Amino acid sequence: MLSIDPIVMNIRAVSTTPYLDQKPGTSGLRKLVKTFQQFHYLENFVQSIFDSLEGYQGQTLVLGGDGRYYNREAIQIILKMAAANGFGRVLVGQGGIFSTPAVSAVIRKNQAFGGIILSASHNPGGPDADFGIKYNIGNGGPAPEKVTEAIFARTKTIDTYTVLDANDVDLDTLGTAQLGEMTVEVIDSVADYAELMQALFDFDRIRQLFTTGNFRLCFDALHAVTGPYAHRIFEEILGAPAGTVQNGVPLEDFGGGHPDPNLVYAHDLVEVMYGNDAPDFGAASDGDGDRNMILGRHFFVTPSDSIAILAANATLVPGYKAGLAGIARSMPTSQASDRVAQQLGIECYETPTGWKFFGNLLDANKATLCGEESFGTGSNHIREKDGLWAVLFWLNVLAVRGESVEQIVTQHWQTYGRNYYSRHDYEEVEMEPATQLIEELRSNLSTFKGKSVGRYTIEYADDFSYTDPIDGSVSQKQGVRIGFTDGSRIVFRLSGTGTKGATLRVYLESYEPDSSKQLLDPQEALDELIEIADEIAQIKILTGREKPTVIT
Ligand code: G16
Repeated sequence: MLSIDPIVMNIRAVSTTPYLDQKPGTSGLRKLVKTFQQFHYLENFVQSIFDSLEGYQGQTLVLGGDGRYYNREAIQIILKMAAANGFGRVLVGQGGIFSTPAVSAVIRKNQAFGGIILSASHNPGGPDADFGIKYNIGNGGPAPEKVTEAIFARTKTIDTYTVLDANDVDLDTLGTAQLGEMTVEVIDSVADYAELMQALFDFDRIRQLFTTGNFRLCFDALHAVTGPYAHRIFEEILGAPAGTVQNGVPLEDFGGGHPDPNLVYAHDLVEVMYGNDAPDFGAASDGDGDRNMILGRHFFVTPSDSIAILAANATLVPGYKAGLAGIARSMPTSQASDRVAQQLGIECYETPTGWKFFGNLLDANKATLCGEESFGTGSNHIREKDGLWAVLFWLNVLAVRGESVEQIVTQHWQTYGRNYYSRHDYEEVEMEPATQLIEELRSNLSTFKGKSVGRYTIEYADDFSYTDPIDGSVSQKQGVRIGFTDGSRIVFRLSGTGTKGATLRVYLESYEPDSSKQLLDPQEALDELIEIADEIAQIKILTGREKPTVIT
């Protein structure tokens, strides 16, 4: 499959100069494609990753991406650099395609040294849109801060990278080839992942749901990486009818859309699920397959509720029937899971935003399920959040309980109370006023405590700081929290994943124990907190925006 002219198998050291903007964000380095296409930009970052690692000589690297524009070119560059730097073997997904959770699974299964994932996740793709690169460590999870900081430090001083002069590898044909001393294996990136899912969930029961019940699923892959995974798992293995998966062919520009599974960007799915004769269950995943959105018929499940409900029902699912060691959620995620954890007598950990903060808790078996408000849910089966896993978990619960999504959620609220929740995003705001907004909140924190605003009284105000319970590392300035005496909260933070200007995220939460008051629209239930958020942070004045870009 690979024709290499031995004469050109030559390792070259190439002089380069640093770029000073290669600081990884919440999840790797995300920039415009055009930024990545600058002279040596990708090479500098990849060499900085390798220079920050120790002991990878002869080891295995897993490599792939979400299929967005520039994926294939980047893979060819990285393969040749991995060969020049001494990796022994690279497992690359066929066609260069690999979902983030599948990379995590394959790293773990093969005891690989680590993995490189090419994705800007839910950000749009195409020549004028975004690209990204992230490094995952040997446990299959995102590189922790000490690694990303070392990579960033290296990018600022790098002066040379090494690359093997060789022909491109054929990424489309399964099989093994040699690239210098290094073996390249082009593998079926769906197979290992599907096998892992079958070990966790009751596939026979889910198959019955599709084949003998009248149950219908609509899964929207948003023209991103989960298309091939969803076709294989839902339609081929579980027997759901053809057409269950929509927008299932990965495209370099995701068909011009945002591969972001929320009510705004997954509009095709929303139309189906809120239309006449809607299916029983709807779901979508994002660019790289780690996010999920869950819908019932005419019913949206907030991600914070989803993790709480999965935790409450975990023992119905084979892979979790022994119960949970603990739950972990990111700080801005609603406290619905805390209530389930309390009932189960287990710990609920609160971490900063970013899946990387769950890794230590999972490795130490302190937490079994993890969740984030940003449409991320996962477990100790891998070290990334996992979109299709969440869909299968829901399907398993639905198959066992025989109730609708809406019934399961409303019953959950009756048992635990409802945490009304919403996130308001102000996207592509100018960086300066956005930073000013957060800085002003920070400098006023000490004046907030005890203040009355409308019917609320502020109980605490702080800038979230996290001390990792396993390795003691401290992460500061992780979001401004304003907590009220009735348990309601407003959180302000700037996104670490955008590529243009700043994205201000405002997270709003209140708690309603009374089941007769649990069926309001969250925007209505949270209306006073929404006004308070604006008053406290001067959002309209500083951003010049009358309303958020996206409300979830
Ligand atoms: C990434 C991280 C998540 C995080 C999300 C939003 O998700 O992996 O942990 O919650 O970004 O982060 P921010 O609020 O900083 O934009 P993904 O799916 O984009 O990789």
